[in-house]
Amino acid sequence: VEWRMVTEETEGQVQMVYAEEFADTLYDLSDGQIELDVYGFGELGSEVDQVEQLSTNIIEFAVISPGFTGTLVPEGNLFALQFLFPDDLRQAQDILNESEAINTTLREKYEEHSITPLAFWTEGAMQWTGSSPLQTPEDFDGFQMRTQESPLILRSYEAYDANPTAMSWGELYTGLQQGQVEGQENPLFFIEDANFNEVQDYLTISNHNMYVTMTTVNTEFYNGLDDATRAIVDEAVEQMRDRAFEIQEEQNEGALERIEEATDTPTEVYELTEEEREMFRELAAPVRDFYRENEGDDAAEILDTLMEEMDEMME
Ligand code: 6CS
Repeated sequence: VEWRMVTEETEGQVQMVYAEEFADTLYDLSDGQIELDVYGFGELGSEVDQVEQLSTNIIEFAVISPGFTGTLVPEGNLFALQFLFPDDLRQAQDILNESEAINTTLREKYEEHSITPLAFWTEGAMQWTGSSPLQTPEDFDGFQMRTQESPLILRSYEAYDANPTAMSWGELYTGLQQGQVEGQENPLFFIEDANFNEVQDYLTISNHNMYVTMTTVNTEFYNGLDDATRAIVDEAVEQMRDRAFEIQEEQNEGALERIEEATDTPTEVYELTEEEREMFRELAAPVRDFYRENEGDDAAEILDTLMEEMDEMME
């Protein structure tokens, strides 16, 4: 059989490396019976178009970031909450792997829209870039921040009095260059690979959130597979869990140095102190209540259960 998978990134970036290895794993596990063709970002439309294609089974598999399903599955806005997960990425990934709130309750919310998330995984800690320094909440006052589509990501920046705008990343380089937006958030590998540092003078190591994405499959397609084939898909997802973490580690590792070495387009790097992070953390905390109250019937249960699970896992 021949199936298709689309990602939100381009050749060589984390999601593409993941998807290509996932395709190889499926091929090997099925003794060559399953061929998965991988499509990169831009080949089939915008990130939001891809969500639509997956949920209508135009395409069988996709890497989808919850930042693009904010209006479709409001509970998925969970991952917009800053300073929620532990700073230690390995610990945070273990929570993504094991949490029932995420892998059962939240998964079911996605399945109502024919999207089955088989794995939730991080692409690294997110950092801020700006055309002006971003060190204190005051620096965000009126700041034109680019975010993904999720209303709660926008709201999280409004909590700092910023003026956020949602935009596809396909338009972001030009948007930053022309001053349509002044800053953005992403993991270091992506900032470097998409060359955002060329058009941004300041980079803040903020670690305010981790980037979360999902390996997804169309629900009806997945449920319609025979047991043996579905078991192969599940096994490939399991085998890729640790690889996903390694791929992001490899790519994020050297990125800061490469940004600092690009002296023809200098970017000043500043690392927030714990005290500075605390000021942001305090302003971000009330957004959790907004999530509980406004992001769907099961939002409160998902967040409360997740917080209990995190407490237990970190004991
Ligand atoms: O900022 C974005 O929208 C993009 N960032 C990453 C790390 N992957 C794809 C996504 O669309």
